[in-house]
Amino acid sequence: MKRSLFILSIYFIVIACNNSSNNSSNNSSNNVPNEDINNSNSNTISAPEQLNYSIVNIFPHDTSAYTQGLEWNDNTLFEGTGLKGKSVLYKMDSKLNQIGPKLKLDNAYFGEGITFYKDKIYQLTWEEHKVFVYDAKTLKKIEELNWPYEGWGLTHNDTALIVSTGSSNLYFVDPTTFAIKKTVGVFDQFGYQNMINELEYIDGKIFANIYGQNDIIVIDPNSGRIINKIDCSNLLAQAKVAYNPLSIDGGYVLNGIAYKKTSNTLFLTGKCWPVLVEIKLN
Ligand SMILES: [Ca+2]
Repeated sequence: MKRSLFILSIYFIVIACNNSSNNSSNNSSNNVPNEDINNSNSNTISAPEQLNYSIVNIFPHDTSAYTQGLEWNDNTLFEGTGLKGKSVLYKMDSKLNQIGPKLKLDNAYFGEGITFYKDKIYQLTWEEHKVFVYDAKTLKKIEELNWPYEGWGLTHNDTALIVSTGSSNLYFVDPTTFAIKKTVGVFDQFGYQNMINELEYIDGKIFANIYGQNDIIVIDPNSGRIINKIDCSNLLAQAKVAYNPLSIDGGYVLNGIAYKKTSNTLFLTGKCWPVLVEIKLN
């Protein structure tokens, strides 16, 4: 009993510290309270289970692509990239050959996460508080929406778009207005998980990159609990890449998850990585 109380106390202290550091960050636009950890009335939040994978294919990836968003729709892969003056949006076919020209964003915008929803592509911007909506076939801009926080990752379920902002929150928003319908705080046994980045909704779960980390996390979208982790720290070596992109630029981190339904495989890459790796979860 005493041991249980001790573990419970440590757990809430960790949560408190994590919240405190979230709210004291310089990123004032993200200073919104996290939701309470749901169903946390026990001390038995289990550690995420590790998932293993096998590499299915290795494709070349444009090393000028500072990948921020990656998503398949049928046999078309959409990629959105970042950096001011270099942000683009483009399509690839099933063999990952580019289709059509790249759409370049105005130099004032830093492109972020993208998602395909009802024949439209939505693209976040990092600090510009704008969301661009394009016709998915032509990549012609249809409209611009407003978003109050930073924009990092984007995905969707059947009824909502799901946004990450570099905090531990996932925002479920109305696709037509970007009004927030629900906020879920993401956590594991140690507390809230900050720096959630690129997202991918797969069969009722949300896969996510964590900025600067080599683990991909799998989130239960109802509770926010991290239920699985995929250790990708050996991905580049397994893909026979001779160098570590991080040795060129500290920002060249793992970022980019796209699920291809027809093959039940995940396509992973990083910012300016030379490869896009197709994996199958074991
Ligand atoms: Ca994605």
